[in-house]
Amino acid sequence: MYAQMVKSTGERPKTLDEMTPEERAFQTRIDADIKIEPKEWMPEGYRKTLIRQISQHAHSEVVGQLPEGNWINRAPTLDRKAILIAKVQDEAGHGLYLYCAAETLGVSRDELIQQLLTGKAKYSSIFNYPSLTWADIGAIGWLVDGAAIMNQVQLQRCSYGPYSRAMIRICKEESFHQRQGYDIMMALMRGSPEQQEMAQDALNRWWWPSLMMFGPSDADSVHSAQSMAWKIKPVGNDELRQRFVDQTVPQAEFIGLKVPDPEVKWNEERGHYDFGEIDWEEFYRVLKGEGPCNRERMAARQKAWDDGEWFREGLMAHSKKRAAKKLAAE
Ligand code: BYC
Repeated sequence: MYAQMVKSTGERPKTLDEMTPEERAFQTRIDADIKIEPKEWMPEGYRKTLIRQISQHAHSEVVGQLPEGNWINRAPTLDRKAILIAKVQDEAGHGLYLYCAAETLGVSRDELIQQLLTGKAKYSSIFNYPSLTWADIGAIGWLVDGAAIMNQVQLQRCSYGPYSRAMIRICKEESFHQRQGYDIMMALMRGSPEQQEMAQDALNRWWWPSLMMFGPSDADSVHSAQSMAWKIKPVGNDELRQRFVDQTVPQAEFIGLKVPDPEVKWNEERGHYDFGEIDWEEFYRVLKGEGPCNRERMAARQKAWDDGEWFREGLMAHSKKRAAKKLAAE
């Protein structure tokens, strides 16, 4: 089983001998790559882990609209603006599919949103960094969506049916997002020295936070061992981060950019790029709410929730009226 490959700090997954007959039957299905569907029996921990991960993923998609939304009004051409609007709308759509996938596990969207607004649920650390220049829009598409696809491609194989199916569509859209980001970086690198400098500066600021998107290293990850045993997460954090570095360093070099890590070097023996140590203190600071934009992001989500109150109330009143009319007609 995968779980034996990764040791994490959370509870050790049970061995088959330690499981109840129901749990053993469940694990046997997981090991045989049979998808688990909403109404089927599942261990409570499996359900909770999925709700946590899928809802945090949904929150990330929704909060993730904010750094790019900031540049819609300032996109340099009409084409770039149209592309960026489409991309930001896609992120909203991803959030919605994912909230729906989480709802199949018996939790309401309102509850999930309250968990975000009260700080109980996390969203990806990356969205707590500011988008300062147009080059940041290139860097977000190329690096942030690039890291997201690296993670989400393997999530298409997740053992929970609704999550894995949501990932198939999301991955197709993320590929377009990654290409448009790289295209912005290519255009800047073909431009003036100032534009090239802007692109390099964006890479310098987004590189390390992008590596942090994959989460703590396997040894410090709380959930990896159990999540991998349940195939909620088919691949571990460190392996995905390495795949991302291996894919991205040559892309940077191809357009004349330099990754801001003096330790990045091809290692012939390992068949991978070596890279330097991540500043984990910064990662945990951002998770605690002390990143550059945490407060701003949460204030924006709180405002969206408050501004939507009249609409939610109207929707509920309309649905109650319809139900009453239907009842009267019966
Ligand atoms: N940021 O035990 P671990 C997008 C938390 S958006 C914040 O390894 P796990 C896009 C983790 O939640 C796509 N928190 O956890 C949108 C846990 O805390 P809790 C974003 C992080 O779950 C707009 C604790 O640290 N992608 O593409 O096994 C524009 C211990 O970690 C982070 C997803 O959401 C982090 N970076 O593995 C552009 C992918 N890392 O929950 C683009 C879905 C870790 O116990 N999620 N934590 O309080 C996953 O694949 C997994 O949840 C993770 C973490 C790999 C992120």
